[in-house]
Amino acid sequence: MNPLLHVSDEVARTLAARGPVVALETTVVTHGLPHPEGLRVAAELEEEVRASGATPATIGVLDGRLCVGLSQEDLARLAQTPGVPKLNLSNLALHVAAGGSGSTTVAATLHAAHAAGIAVMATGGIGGVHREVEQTGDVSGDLGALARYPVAVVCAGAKAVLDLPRTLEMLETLGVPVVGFATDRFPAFYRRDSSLSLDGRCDDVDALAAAVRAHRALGLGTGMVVANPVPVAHEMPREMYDAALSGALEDAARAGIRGREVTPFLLDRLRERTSGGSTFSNTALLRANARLAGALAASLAGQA
Ligand code: PSU
Ligand code: MN
Repeated sequence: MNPLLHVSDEVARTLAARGPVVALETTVVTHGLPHPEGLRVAAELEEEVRASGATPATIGVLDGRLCVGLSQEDLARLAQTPGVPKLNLSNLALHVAAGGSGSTTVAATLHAAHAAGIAVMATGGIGGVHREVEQTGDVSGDLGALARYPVAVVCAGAKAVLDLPRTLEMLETLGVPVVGFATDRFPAFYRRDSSLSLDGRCDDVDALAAAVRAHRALGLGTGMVVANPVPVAHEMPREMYDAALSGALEDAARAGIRGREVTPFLLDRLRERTSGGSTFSNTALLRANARLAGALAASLAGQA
């Protein structure tokens, strides 16, 4: 096994017994939610995975080690490190080589999960094609990683701040299936329905597991997006969503934000413009995704 990869005893034991494991990312903990909210939510996500009968493997980089299965103390250290970097596939090796610490995006989490032998991960929303991509060229490394690693990612769609039609087009181009869980429409993160249609729909966990198994058995080699809409009771009201989103995008344009800073900046502006309403929806959808991912992993392991 990769000597730079450190798999916790609990995760290693579960994997050796072919038991269900769900990978969880840490950028949402350090950059996606305000401190200490992120830390609390990270613990809740692990609980949701366990409630579904699977073992959580929270992934991040600590002191130059790519860790699969961080303890609460490790996570607290990561969350409390000021200016902790957000690591994707393009800056992961540099920080590991320097003995640094950082949180992993969906892309870097997919890499570590696959290297450890984990087939399911949960997150809030994947990265994708940014609006104004013609000017900035900004396409999240999450899409390239989804094309590379055969891991099913349970999410509430792509982040709301993105160009959702282009993101879906790009996923199709890359050969990454997008399956709606009990929906025919691509969710819009804080909202249940972006009005964009999906090709695939599964109405229960066993049907979802069958789709994942078929995708793997065909040897397609790509990942898979499982789109799970935010629970109805936690959906953001439409007027609040529309106003906050356009306001946040204007803020980013005015401040000239670029690159890796774009996503955290926009999420921060959304939080302010919705008086915390975005965090309410974000936490609920993260929990729902962790729970569904746990159930999917359990079904795949034949234990559901
Ligand atoms: N979704 C959220 N909050 C986040 C992210 C996603 O609700 O913080 C993070 C994820 O880790 C995702 C990353 O992989 O943002 C994508 O960043 P970028 O667009 O820079 O690739
Ligand atoms: Mn980007």
